[in-house]
Amino acid sequence: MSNRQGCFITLEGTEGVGKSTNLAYIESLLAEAGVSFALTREPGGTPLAEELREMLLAPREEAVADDAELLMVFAARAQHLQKVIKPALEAGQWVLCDRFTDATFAYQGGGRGLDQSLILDLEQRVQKGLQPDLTLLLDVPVEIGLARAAKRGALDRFEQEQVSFFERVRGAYLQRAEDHPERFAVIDASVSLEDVQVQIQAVMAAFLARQKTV
Ligand code: Z5A
Repeated sequence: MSNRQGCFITLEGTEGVGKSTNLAYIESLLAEAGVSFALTREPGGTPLAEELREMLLAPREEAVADDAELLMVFAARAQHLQKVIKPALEAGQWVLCDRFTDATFAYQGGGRGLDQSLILDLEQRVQKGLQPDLTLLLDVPVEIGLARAAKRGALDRFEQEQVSFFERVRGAYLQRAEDHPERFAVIDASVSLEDVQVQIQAVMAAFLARQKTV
């Protein structure tokens, strides 16, 4: 377990939920509150982990074995944790991370159908008990998300998956939220951006208020 002082916030969701758009909004809320934070993402966040991200996302002829995908995700995460996340938290900085291990439970567990116990083992090995303090899950029905994402152009290796894959990913995310209510906030991201941000603002305000009383 790391000796941390900062808070760890993660943002999750399936395709087209508006993660990038709302990440910028969360950044602005943290800045307004005077919080010093590091913004980062997974897979990625360090030069090596960003290389692994490129390898993971690039469409390729060779089918990627599910276990290889899982191990690459955790290889990137191990590097990211050691070089960026843990040092920042231990220095008292907050960390705002675009996706983290809930994405592995959703994409590799739900989407690919990998055994949860394998993911749990790797999580324990790599994170040693470290978990986000707050996870905002942006949730939209898959067809709405895919329609939004389709406007973005070239599709990466994950975005080329079938609708049924994303249904499983969404189901796994919602299950994670149900299993970990102490840190998850599920945001209805199917409504207008303005209404999504009203929900995010309420969650962040309550979280920031809680930190002041701890
Ligand atoms: N992955 C994995 O498999 N296992 C893991 O452990 C991890 C990751 C950590 C890369 O992630 C891939 O890595 C990911 C899973 C896998 N799969 N894919 N692809 P990523 O986070 O980099 O990729 P992404 O999902 O494409 O994220 P994104 O770029 O943040 O996309 P987004 O959520 O779709 O956000 P957006 O670009 O802000 O929004 C999409 C469009 O919708 C855009 O035109 C917005 O203007 C519009 N939008 C946003 N909100 C609204 C509302 N409320 N109404 C209408 N339109 C809206």
